Amino acid sequence: MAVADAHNPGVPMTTAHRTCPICDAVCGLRIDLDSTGAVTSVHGDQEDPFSKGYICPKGASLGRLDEDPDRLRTPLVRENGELREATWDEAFQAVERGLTGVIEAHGRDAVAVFFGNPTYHTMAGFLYRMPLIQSLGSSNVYSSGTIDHMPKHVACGHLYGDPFAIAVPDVDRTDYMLIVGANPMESHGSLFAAPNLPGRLKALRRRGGKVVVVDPRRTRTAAFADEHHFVRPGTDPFLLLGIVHTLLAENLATVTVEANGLDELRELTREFSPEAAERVCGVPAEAIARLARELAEAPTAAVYSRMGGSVVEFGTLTQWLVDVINILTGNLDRPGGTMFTRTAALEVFRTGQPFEWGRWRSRVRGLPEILGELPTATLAEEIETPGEGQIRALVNIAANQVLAAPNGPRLDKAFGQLDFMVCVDPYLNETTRHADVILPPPRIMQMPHYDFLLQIVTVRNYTRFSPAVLPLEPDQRSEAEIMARLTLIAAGAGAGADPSGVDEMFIGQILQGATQMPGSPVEGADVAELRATIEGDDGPERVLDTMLRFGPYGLSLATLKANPHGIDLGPLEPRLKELLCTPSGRVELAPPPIVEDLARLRARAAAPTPDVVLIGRRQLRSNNSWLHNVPSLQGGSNRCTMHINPVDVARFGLGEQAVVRSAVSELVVEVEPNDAIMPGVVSIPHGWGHTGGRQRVAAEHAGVNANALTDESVVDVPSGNAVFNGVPVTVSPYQA
Ligand SMILES: Nc1nc2c(c(=O)[nH]1)N[C@H]1C(S)=C(S)[C@@H](COP(=O)(O)OP(=O)(O)OC[C@H]3O[C@@H](n4cnc5c(=O)[nH]c(N)nc54)[C@H](O)[C@@H]3O)O[C@H]1N2
Ligand SMILES: Nc1nc2c(c(=O)[nH]1)N[C@H]1C(S)=C(S)[C@@H](COP(=O)(O)OP(=O)(O)OC[C@H]3O[C@@H](n4cnc5c(=O)[nH]c(N)nc54)[C@H](O)[C@@H]3O)O[C@H]1N2
Ligand code: SF4
Ligand SMILES: [Mo]
Repeated sequence: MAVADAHNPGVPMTTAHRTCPICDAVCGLRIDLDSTGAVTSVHGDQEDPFSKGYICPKGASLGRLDEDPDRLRTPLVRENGELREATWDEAFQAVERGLTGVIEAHGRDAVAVFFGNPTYHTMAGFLYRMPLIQSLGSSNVYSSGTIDHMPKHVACGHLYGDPFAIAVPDVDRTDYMLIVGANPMESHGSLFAAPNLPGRLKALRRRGGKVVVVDPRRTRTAAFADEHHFVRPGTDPFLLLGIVHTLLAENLATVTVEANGLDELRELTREFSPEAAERVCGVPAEAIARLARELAEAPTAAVYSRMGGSVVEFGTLTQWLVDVINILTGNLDRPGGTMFTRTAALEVFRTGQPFEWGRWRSRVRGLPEILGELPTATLAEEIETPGEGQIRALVNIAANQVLAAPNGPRLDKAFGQLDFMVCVDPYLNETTRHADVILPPPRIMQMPHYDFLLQIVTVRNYTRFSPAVLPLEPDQRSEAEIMARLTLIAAGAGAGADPSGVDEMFIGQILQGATQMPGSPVEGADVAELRATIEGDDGPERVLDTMLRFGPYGLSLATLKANPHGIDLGPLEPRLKELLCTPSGRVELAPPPIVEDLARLRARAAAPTPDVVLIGRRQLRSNNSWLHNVPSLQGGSNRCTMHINPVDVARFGLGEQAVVRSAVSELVVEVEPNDAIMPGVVSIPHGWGHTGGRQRVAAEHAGVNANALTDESVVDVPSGNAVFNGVPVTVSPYQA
């Protein structure tokens, strides 16, 4: 976009179209900018074939987020204990000194790398993840995956062989949706990418379909649904086993995919009747049995679960059972059930090889690697515990673990002990304040956008590329260049090496693979000749062009640029056969690593139920920890309070504030009596507790850190995932 010379602040001069980068809903936006490059208004893009003009308050505030005066403009480097502004050359040289110093003295495992949630939304986060991991050569790789969705990968890895074979509810065609522990009316969906999920769910009901929600809170989604059941946090596997039990005991199952393990499943679930489930989870047995019958009888149905069934003690069991029910009711891989998206870009993340895990283990607790990562719940102990392989340096990309990880305050202290920490982050916050170097990416309007990862889970096949709206200033660096330079420094090539080499290597690998793949349209072709046909203004564009050309639709960057509102590639189509890569070549309904975990579940059923448990709460005007500095997103219901049932307020004699204690720590939090939450459960949203850093608006509405209460010693065993929902706590009145 060319910005006119005349300065007319506030007067719209140009319009840009781009995908909102904030949440998983991938809404298309129409953005007006004035001659200074400031955003004057943001609307939903009516011409986007997928989002059709939908926008939420966060998208509408994108301009304010983009121009937040607290965003870092220049790199910061620590000198004499203080962070000071520095040039890019100084900053990269400091990174080179810091990383090579640690590697030379302690080896490569002494440097850990962490990829936070926004790396799933940025191009650079996807494109440079593998190159950076490979060039670091450390076994200490972490991401927000293990404080979020790792149980889904593990369940799908064991069921289908492909941990990325994540089926999404075919919401636009289904007749019945059972939502277990997700709140798409406020979160807008997750591992389920669809703009305007509120509208899509309403349409489902309008066409005569049914929505059932299982949640310890009567959320907006629950209130809208046909039916809502309160469930004791962490006990969903009992409910889901009760459904499987009924389907099998009443011969309601119709398995339409080739699968092993049905008899074993029947045997295993015999003891988990709806009556047994009711005692643990609190949902009436007859409702559980009825849900099973309704799921079996509905013309099409989809069971879906997210955070309420993922960041829990039995996340993998829950996610496995969700897919098992979809399979038993004949709904996996058929229209109206749950289906696999076909992305426009080449699916470089799929190996086609059976799921592997446990190739190495965390040093202190011995938890297995999964997808090349170790659990975030082990990070603090790996930094604190001396010995061979101790983590002494951290490359932290887009993550705020002090607020987002279990027992954040322990990480806060651990980060302070590191010999070296470099952060790629636009903010000086609770986590990045520990950095020796902060490398800020440019403004949102200066970043190109392509959803490499979210396009794996869209409810229609769809693609859209958004070039940067505004050019970089001479004193800025693209996030791609920052990541490429980190990759080169980690590889030992130095702070001054040419960053384009990293992209060329990536392109070369894709072309090499395509020319060597039997049956590929370019089998046997000359790589250099193919390379000459690749187009794009910079490295990331050229990589995207390569991935589109060799993707299943044979698109190109030029086609995407010519269609700035996005391209609809049609409804989802069955594709399980092509993804399935278990050693048997069949779906494994009862995979041993998951079935083993039923013993832990049985023990849980026998253990005493905690009097009160803590769960989280996502808020419409928030997104994890990093939108609290935008004034237009503050206020309203977006407040860091504890929701607690009035019955419990009376039982504990609470006033305006309460003390909440867990095995880890305690917090004083504002009490908000709310009858939408079941007795015995309290909810505190995460991402608050803004006490460090330089975010002036957030600091005025600091709130408290819910993850001061969550316990890093407890994980979902098969996945190593953290547990944020169902944390045992006690609640008592606060006396000042
Ligand atoms: N507005 C907004 N949108 C967001 C985000 C945000 O912070 N704000 N974050 C984004 C991210 S990173 C993600 S991963 C997604 C998450 O998307 P969702 O999973 O849809 O969001 P949550 O609000 O965490 O929903 C989890 C639901 O599970 C319930 N729950 C808690 N414990 C249990 C349990 O044991 N069993 C059952 N059945 N239910 C339980 C909670 O009450 C809550 O309603 O949202 C994304 N979108
Ligand atoms: N108690 C509790 N804890 C939770 C959850 C819960 O439900 N309950 N949810 C969990 C979930 S689902 C998730 S995904 C995690 C999130 O965990 P994190 O990813 O660690 O947390 P975020 O708050 O998303 O932090 C994102 C960081 O990226 C920075 N950032 C923003 N945009 C960009 C960008 O374009 N580039 C770069 N380089 N950086 C950027 C922000 O400034 C911020 O520092 O939190 C988890 N923590
Ligand atoms: S729903 Fe998500 S993607 Fe859509 S405008 Fe809101 S924040 Fe952006
Ligand atoms: Mo997440």
